[in-house]
Amino acid sequence: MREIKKILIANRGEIAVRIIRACRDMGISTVAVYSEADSEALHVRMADEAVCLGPPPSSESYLLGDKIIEAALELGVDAIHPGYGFLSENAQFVRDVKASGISFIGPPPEAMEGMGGKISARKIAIGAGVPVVPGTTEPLKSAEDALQTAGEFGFPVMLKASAGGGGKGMRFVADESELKSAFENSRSEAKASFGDDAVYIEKAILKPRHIEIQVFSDTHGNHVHLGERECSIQRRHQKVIEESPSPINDADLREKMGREAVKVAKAVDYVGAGTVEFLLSDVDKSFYFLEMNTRLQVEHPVTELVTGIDLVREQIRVAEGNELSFTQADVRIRGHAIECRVYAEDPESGYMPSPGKIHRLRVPAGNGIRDDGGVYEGAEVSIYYDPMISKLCTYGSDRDEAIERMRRALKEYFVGGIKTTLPLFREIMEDPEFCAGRLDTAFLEGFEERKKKNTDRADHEVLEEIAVAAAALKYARRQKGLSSNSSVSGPEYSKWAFAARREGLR
Ligand code: MV4
Repeated sequence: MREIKKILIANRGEIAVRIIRACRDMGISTVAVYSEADSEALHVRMADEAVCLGPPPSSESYLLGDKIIEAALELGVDAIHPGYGFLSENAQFVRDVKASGISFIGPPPEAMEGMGGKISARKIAIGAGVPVVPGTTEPLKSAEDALQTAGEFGFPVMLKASAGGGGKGMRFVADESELKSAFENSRSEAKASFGDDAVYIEKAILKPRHIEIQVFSDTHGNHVHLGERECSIQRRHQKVIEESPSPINDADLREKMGREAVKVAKAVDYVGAGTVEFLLSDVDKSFYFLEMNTRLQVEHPVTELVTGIDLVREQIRVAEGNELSFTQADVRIRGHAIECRVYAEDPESGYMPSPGKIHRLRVPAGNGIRDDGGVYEGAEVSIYYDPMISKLCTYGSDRDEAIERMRRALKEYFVGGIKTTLPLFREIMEDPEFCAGRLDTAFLEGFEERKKKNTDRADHEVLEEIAVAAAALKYARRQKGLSSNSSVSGPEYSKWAFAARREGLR
């Protein structure tokens, strides 16, 4: 047991702010770190102390583990919270932090390493008796090996890089003819991206839902789950909207998935907050372990809203050596929460980043609304980092109420000076498929298509109006014996338009 009085947050943006707030709640003092691009950032302003790490690129600032540990030692911090991204899943960093006598707020390095590679994670899950997607547990040796293995499982298959993330090295292979080149491509992409060319095969699950279970463990061997998050709405493997509970999960499926997730956590002697990802088949509700994320996730607030548990506070308590403040029986899922990730990107031009100064900012508030932001009016969105500016969450007694509140919040939200993804969310909240909870990993493509169809129909209607107007004008001129460039007055035009329509003229 070791009381934590001072925490260094090895991160930036909204998650640094989120962690500073939890520290404030707990009476813990805070140290921010920042790059030269972030000297005016919100997290720096909010922390009790702040240390500059170096130039803007992450590799020269937020990824400098040694420099961060040095600052932590100098300022006498008890623990380091890594947030998500950057050093949060770097086992060597965890070892270095611990070796310096500082606590790391996160899992042991062995758990990180076990779950770090997809092949290793699959082996652990299989060993724990958890269902995994049918496939191999060794890297493919050659294209011939791939062909033979794919034949055993049956097409379509997925090729995946063991070191992969963000869909890198992943290939969908519909049939035999595509396999050889897909294998070569996957392998060279994996090598180039991760310096590791290990690629394996899984049977492809068609239009799966992406559902993840929040787990929590302490150093006393207690492991619990906090229900699921539905994360099927993604764009190029970046989550866009998340919610809890999933619109299709019932208490029975939640218990089943939760039990499997807890088995995975136990198998790696997990400590702290973690997430076990599953693919769920819509066809028969079968589900398969995909991977485990050994960090606090971006979308953790939706779980906080439906469970009433402060996950960051709990992380800190666990790092102090306390037992979990709740048991599995205490966990109740109540109501419904939705999160929209608001990005400084332009949905109108292929989601290009839209950095710059935020000239005006009005953040929504009121009943059932929570906005976790990392910016303020007058702040700059930098080109150097992830351009997420806030996570807008709403809570309601059921999904419909959470959607209604999200519509209200999105109407209130105003960001001036840069482009954001707010207009996209305003449209999705009106989409009949979204509102019906019919979600899968192909949702956004379907949404774009529905939108295009609607636009096409609108265009068609506009063209028809123009055709009728032109015909009316021609008819009017002919009837009145006027020249082809003479104009017709408004009221008179209506009359002729009516007549032209009646006579079926175009
Ligand atoms: C799959 C799959 C279908 N079958 N694996 C994408 C990211 C990576 N974490 C796992 N991914 C997938 N793995 C099998 N065997 C479909 C996807 C997938 C996906 C998964 C979750 C959310 C969005 C997705 C979009 C496309 C593909």
